[in-house]
Amino acid sequence: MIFATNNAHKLEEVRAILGEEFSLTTLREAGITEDIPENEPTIEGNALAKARYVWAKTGCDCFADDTGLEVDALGGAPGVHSARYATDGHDFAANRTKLLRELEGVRERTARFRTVVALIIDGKEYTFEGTVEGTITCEERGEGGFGYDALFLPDGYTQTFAELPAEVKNDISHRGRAMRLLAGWLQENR
Ligand code: ITT
Repeated sequence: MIFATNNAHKLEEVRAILGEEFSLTTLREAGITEDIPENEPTIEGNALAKARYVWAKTGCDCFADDTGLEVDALGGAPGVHSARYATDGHDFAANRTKLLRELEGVRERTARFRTVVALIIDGKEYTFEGTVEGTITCEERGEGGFGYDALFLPDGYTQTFAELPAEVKNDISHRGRAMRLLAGWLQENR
């Protein structure tokens, strides 16, 4: 199956989560080198848009992941705009700096990561969702992970996603949960 992502960190995580039983084809291997438009107003809409784009171009079974960080004190922002929060591009460091600035002096720092995985198989569409609750730290902590990981402290842990080993992140994360639902569905239905 084609995994419709241009994010190498996601690809690495998803390969580790799904294991060797699943063989994933990348967008590049499928001959898709352009950026896939992500202009929908919801995470689910963008996940479906990415999968539909690949399905329309290749006719191959595929899935896509769209993820957002929802911060309660910011009314759910950056949410669906998580990739382009600070700039037009995917500048992870600038996004983290902007988030810390927006939360300066804010005590209520609860947040969650939300992932929706959209699967298109034999032309039929399915979605799977995973979330993880936590809080936003007051400074960056840790070198691992990517994106907002250095600012996200999952509930029940004293280390951020960037400090925790990758296996622990994958075990409890938004993406881990959504991908295991996808894997379970495939095991039952294929
Ligand atoms: P694709 O659309 O090509 O899959 P993307 O980086 O644009 O890659 P998303 O739109 O789903 O992916 O993700 C939005 C942003 O949210 C992403 O650029 C990261 O900054 C952040 N993000 C996603 N998953 C994350 C994770 O597990 N940990 C930390 N930040 C994450």
